Amino acid sequence: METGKPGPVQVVLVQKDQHSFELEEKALASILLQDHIRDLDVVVVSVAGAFRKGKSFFLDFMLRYLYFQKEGGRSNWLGDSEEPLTGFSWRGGSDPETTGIQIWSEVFTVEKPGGKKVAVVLMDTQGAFDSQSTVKDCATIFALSTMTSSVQIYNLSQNIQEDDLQQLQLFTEYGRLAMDEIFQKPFQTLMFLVRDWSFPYEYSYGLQGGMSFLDKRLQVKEHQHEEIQNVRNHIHSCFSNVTCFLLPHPGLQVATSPDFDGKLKDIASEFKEQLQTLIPFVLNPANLMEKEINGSKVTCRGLLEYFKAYIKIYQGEDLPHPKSMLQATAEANNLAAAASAKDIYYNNMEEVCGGEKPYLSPDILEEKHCEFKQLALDHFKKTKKMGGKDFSLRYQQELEEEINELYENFCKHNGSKNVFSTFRTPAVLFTGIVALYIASGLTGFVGLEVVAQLFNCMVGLLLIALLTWGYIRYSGQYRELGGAIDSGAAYVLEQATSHMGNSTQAAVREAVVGRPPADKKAQ
Ligand SMILES: Nc1nc2c(ncn2[C@@H]2O[C@H](COP(=O)(O)OP(=O)(O)OP(=O)(O)O)[C@@H](O)[C@H]2O)c(=O)[nH]1
Ligand SMILES: [Mg+2]
Repeated sequence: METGKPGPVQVVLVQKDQHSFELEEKALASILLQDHIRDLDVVVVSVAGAFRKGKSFFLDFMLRYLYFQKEGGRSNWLGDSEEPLTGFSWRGGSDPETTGIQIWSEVFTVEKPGGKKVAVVLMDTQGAFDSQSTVKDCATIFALSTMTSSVQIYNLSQNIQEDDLQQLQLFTEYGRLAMDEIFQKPFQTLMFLVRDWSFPYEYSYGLQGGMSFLDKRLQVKEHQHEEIQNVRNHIHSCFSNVTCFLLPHPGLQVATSPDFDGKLKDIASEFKEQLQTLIPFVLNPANLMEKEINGSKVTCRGLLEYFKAYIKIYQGEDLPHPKSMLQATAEANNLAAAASAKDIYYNNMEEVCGGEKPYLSPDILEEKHCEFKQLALDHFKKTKKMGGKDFSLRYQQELEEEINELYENFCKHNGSKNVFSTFRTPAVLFTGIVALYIASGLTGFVGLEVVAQLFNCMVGLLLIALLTWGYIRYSGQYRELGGAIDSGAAYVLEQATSHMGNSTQAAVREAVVGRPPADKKAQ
């Protein structure tokens, strides 16, 4: 990524032996917090399902389509028939390839029909049911990708089986619980993608056949176990949009040849034909739903907070209780709202007094601080959040504290731009040198040689201090000594000004009120 070439980035790391999960927060942040996309609403397209079933392979075609769109190409997006397929790492063989969760380092910007720009993130996941992972591991990956994506493509082989639906069942419980609180469907699009569909004579390839096949599969029948009936009932109530696509077999070269490297010429034309319908359908701007949680759209920055919150609940020993997922969602909700409110404050203050902006009077700075703080707090308050008012109050207080800290830094930064403060130390030292020099001249003139010598010594010392200060400022070394000289000068200045202030005040008082009372008495 750092070299500038886009590629897959591991965002959730799995320690297969220890069955533990870790979020690669830095890597994820470097993708999601890029300036041009961080504030855009995000669409996350994820592919999940059993291992070795062509998930990464399929995602690479999506990448081809997105790059083709980005470059404004006109010919066929599927590409050259001799071009090997690259992108997310895929390969033949029986051992699993993808581990954890990976996302493509390049976030695509796509314009929706109304002209709104959204950020599209592609997500690849570890295949489920390999020999090294426990059920909990697989469920975790599936849950994490479902909870962070807006389009979940459930990649299945040949058919929709009962155990495939049982996998989904783990999440329908969360869905129901979440709905109890928020009255909304927790997840968005779910697409059953059935690979190697072998019965086109019953249900034709593509979306239409897929939809009628799905209707049949999701029918609730009396003899089914109650649990399975629940899954069926809940799929529709958990996902706002459920579709199914039947994809034909890609040909024996793809499935069995060890030398196959993804060249189009080796792929069955039926498969390519259906890809030409499927991928533009999934990535059609009108179908790309922005990730929503609790009815609010999530930005790229917000997505980072959700990842952080969700990974925490899966780091324990057991499968998390749905209640804790809800809690984590509420937490992430609030954190995301606070982060964007803080950004509002920061950006506005930067405009006024950041970086190269000239010095601003402290009064105006404070005024601006109050104005932008209010703006940020209003933004935080009006963002929809889960967990209730009391819950979000905690985050609001944290936000206020963080804003105050930022303000202190802005004040310091602004103060350092004040020319007078920059030259305060040399000015004090220089004034001291001149005053002592004159004093030594005068005392020498009246014959007080010893005192004159003493003044001369002090002139010498101040001169050394001035030169040392200059060297420290120039070289940036011995900064502590520099700081000591600065605070010495500041102290002298403070004493002098307070003394002068007192005597000026006394003089003013005398002029206005007359002589002090003691004098009056004497009169
Ligand atoms: N039968 C069949 N094989 C496919 C299909 N698409 C890709 N393949 C082959 O399946 C093998 C695995 O492809 P991958 O994309 O690495 O599969 P995956 O699901 O990402 O695998 P893991 O990352 O291990 O979970 C490759 O040899 C592909 O050529 C398909 O639709 N049907
Ligand atoms: Mg893979």
